[in-house]
Amino acid sequence: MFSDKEDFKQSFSEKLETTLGKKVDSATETDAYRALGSLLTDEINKNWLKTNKHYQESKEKQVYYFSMEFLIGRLMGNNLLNMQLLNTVRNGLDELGFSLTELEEKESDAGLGNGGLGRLAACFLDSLASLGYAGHGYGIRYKYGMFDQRIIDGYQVELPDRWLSKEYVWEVRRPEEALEVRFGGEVEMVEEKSGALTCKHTNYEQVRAVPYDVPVVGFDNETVNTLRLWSAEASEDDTLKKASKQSDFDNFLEHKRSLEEISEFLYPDDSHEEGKRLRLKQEYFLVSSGVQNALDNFEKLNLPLTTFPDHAALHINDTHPALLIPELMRILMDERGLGWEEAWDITQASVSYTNHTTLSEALETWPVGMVRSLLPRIFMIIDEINERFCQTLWERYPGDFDRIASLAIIADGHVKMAHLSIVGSHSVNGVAKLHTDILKKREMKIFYDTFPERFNNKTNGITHRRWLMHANEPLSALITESIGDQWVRQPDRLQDLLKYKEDTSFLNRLNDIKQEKKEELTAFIKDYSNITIDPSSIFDVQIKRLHGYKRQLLNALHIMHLYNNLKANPNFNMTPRTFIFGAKAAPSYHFAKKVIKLIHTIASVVNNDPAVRNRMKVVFLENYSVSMAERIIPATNISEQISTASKEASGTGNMKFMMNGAITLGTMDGANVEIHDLVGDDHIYTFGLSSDEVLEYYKNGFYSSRKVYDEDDRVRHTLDQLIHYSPFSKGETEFQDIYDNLITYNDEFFVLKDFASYIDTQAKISEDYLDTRLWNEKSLVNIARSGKFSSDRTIQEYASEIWKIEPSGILK
Ligand code: 26V
Repeated sequence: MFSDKEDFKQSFSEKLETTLGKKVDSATETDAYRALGSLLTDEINKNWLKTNKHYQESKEKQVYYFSMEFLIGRLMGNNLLNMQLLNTVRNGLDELGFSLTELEEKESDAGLGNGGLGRLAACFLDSLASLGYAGHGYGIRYKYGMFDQRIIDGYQVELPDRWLSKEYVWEVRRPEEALEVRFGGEVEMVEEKSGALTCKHTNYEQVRAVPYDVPVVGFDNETVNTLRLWSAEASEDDTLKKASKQSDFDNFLEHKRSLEEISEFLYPDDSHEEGKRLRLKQEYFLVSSGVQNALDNFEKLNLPLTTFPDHAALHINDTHPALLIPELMRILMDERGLGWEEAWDITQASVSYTNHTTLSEALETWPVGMVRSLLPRIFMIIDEINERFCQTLWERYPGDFDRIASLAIIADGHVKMAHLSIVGSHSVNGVAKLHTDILKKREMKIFYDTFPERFNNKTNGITHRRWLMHANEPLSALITESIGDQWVRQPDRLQDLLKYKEDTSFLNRLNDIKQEKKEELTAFIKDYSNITIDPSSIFDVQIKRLHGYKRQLLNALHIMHLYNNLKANPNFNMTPRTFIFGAKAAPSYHFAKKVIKLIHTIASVVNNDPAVRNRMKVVFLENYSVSMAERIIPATNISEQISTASKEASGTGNMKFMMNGAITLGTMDGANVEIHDLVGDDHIYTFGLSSDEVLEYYKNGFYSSRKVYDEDDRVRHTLDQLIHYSPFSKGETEFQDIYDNLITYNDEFFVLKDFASYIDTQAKISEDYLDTRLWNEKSLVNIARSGKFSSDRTIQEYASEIWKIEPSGILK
């Protein structure tokens, strides 16, 4: 590692020359970015080798975190931070005429995920390495990640995300470790002379899984774990060698294309995508490569197979990798010769599962016919798991047909992946207290009654290294200056900040930092969207996927309401506000796309009306991403977490905002409940129906949105503007669907029901914000209480309660 700045400058200049053939003064920013990447990977590789060797020799248990999504974002800044090189490199680059911030911008955002679930996986990898746990990720190297969002005339248009068109400096292709994955064909059970049954699989199609490894660098230690991303390629079979005519060649190309399609794109949906064959192929491709690889690693230890669960934990991030269960069974039985019971014990003891949603449309099921034709052997095993499971249920609940039918893994012609995941694993967890309670008491009640010991809660977390130390350096510096740097390793110590609650000079500095960040964001928005906003206004932010249950519509209707008030009464008392949105809608989600159009329409009315000029502005930031979140969150005053209670399993944005001193405006949903418990009523704004009330309404059907509309003038007036002539509708029918959703279809997400209490709470915020001292105090309490939401805490809980591992990486 470079000993100091001069040493760095020397190595950097040499790198530019030896790898890119450039002198510092003729190098572009992209050259400099590539040289820096290469310089860092040289260093990282040393510890990577050391870590792998250590894991191999110590035979310590390895955790493999299987996830269809890893929403990594950029790695340059994060790796520099974890390697403790930020200042050396920043200063060295400055002296050579480069800005680190500009170089960071040259890296493409690895957007291999949809939202919360994928970003959580990335935070977990950072915590695993930073705490020195042997934990690795298995995922897919999608050629195209989350689509690029363009807004044209207020409408979302999707473009492919060509993130690999720039060289990705962090990955290493390892073709020598490629594996084969089989699809389709026929399966036959053949009786051997010995009487044993063996499985014969013929006529299958074979695809090559090539690993690309990305190092996961721990914070201030020597642990470098691995994120292994699999890419699908055509196998080198003899089809091409035997080709004698043009059509053979064409067929081969067609065949190759169809195989490579498997890792071509990320499904850009976070809930309601229909069961698609290609998605099923992706899921099996991931688990088959991963399980083979994990078993290969284990077999290098030369230990009996029955000890596999002592050396490997296989975690499935939602049900997407649930085929891991039958795949492990298949390999253990068909390729390693174990009997069913032995294989089953090993499988159950090594697999654990996290549930991330109770939305019924997001619970995966696959048509039996599709699974059978695409994965014939896997289907046979699932069928057998189901048979045996139903048999034990029958012994336990004789005659209770209803119960058995609702627990079965295969029912109504579909394989239910959540059921398979629960039955095939030893641990099932939810992602926040409320969510786990809802799973136990409602959504998965019958499973909980059957296997109560399997269910547990692991409240989500976020890495404070990326989301506080890197995203908000001035705030981190103030914290360290005030309470020392122990919070960096023990984020709970952020509580020590509470002693500054009454300290005027501390509170003022906190205020200055927020202001500095708001000014930076103001400049960014001017540059990016050409909108001028007022950095002294309240920055009120909602950034997350666009979904009915997240209720961006409630936020939008409130803005219409405020605008109406200002127009009707120019003296209307309101603290100036800037409403900031960032959100992608699934390409096929019609309603969500209409809400995007509505927000743009509101923005154009509000931002172009001189009558409200200094009072409010609305900004929709196109193509929201991890890097954009890193700019927005430190500058936020109000964090909008306004989902219909019971619907947001946890939320993790809420935690990032809190850690950066924003105040939550939220329903009692997901982890908001735990934020409320930690900060108390005075430091959070809660409103709306409780989850019990919502669930009760769903059960009894007594909610009538029409009644709210009839009885509340504010609701009626605002909604009428969607369909009658108004500055927003301009007499068009554009927003008829939104109106119908709320009135004709009875407002599934209780937007109107919560409207009044949302408006009142927002008014209270307007007032409270004027008391700067009180506001800064709220901000301080949020930062001080946010330590619980470091993903280090979450990972320690997974490690000790689910995976049963201790730190075993190389700690300094
Ligand atoms: C479902 C599907 C369906 C098929 C197409 C692709 C796809 C991708 C993802 C999903 C499930 C999404 C579930 C999810 O993201 N849940 C979120 O998980 C966060 C981390 O635990 C949590 O904070 C959020 O509240 C929860 O909505």
